[in-house]
Amino acid sequence: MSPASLERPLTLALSKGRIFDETMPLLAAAGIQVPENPETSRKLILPTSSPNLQLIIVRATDVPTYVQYGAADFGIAGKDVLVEHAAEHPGGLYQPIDLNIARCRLCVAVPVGFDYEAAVRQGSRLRIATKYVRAAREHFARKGVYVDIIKLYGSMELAPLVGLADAIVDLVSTGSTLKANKLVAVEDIAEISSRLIVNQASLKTRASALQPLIDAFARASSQDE
Ligand code: PRT
Ligand code: MG
Repeated sequence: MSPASLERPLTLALSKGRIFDETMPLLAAAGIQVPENPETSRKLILPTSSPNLQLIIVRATDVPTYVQYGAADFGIAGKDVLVEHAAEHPGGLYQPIDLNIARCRLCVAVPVGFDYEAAVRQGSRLRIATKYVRAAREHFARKGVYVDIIKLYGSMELAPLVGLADAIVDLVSTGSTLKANKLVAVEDIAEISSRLIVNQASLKTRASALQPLIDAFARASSQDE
């Protein structure tokens, strides 16, 4: 029954970098500005021009956790992150829209000169380095390829260069990181973009504040298609 102005502000969880940068135009379309930049500010809670909305800045992989536990009402995360999160924490996150931002592809990549098709045909067991364990495991299971998955937390491109793995499963956008490390993408696993995710309790109890923002994001993201 309390008026909206007395309620705590809605909290949107974002990671800094490309997701923050590509979310700013969506917020602007909803009439909201963010005066501080997380690259230069050390604050982890950022106010916005709306007294009803604040941002929290967390690691990309932590966004679903903050939203699932209700520490943030909603958040923005890549499909790559959501697939891995769902493997460990099934259910609990409502995904109303694909925002079509931070787009890239999840790919299999190998050193230039490595004959991936021949290795697959011959039924060789492949060592795959990746941060995307679940997506990689499912991909190779579907293909019927035996793999040993080696979990890494970053710089996957290094693994085949130093003999840790035969191939990697990683995100590719421009392709320049692969090229710089003499790797080549040999297979696409999935198209990736970032999604709005909403805490299920917030969706019910704070619908009147949330729904206009969800609608504004949906309108703004479908305009760029
Ligand atoms: O970087 P950090 O370790 O802090 O965290 P993060 O990598 O989880 O976050 P961030 O901000 O880098 O990525 C957030 C989200 O952006 C990811 O979850 C993806 O959904 C999406 N995204 C889009 C990307 C890329 N494009 C991308 N190119 N995430 C990572 N990359 C990396 C990729 O892993 C590779 O190392 O960029 C490199 C390749 O880029 P190109 O342009 O050289 O092909
Ligand atoms: Mg990164």
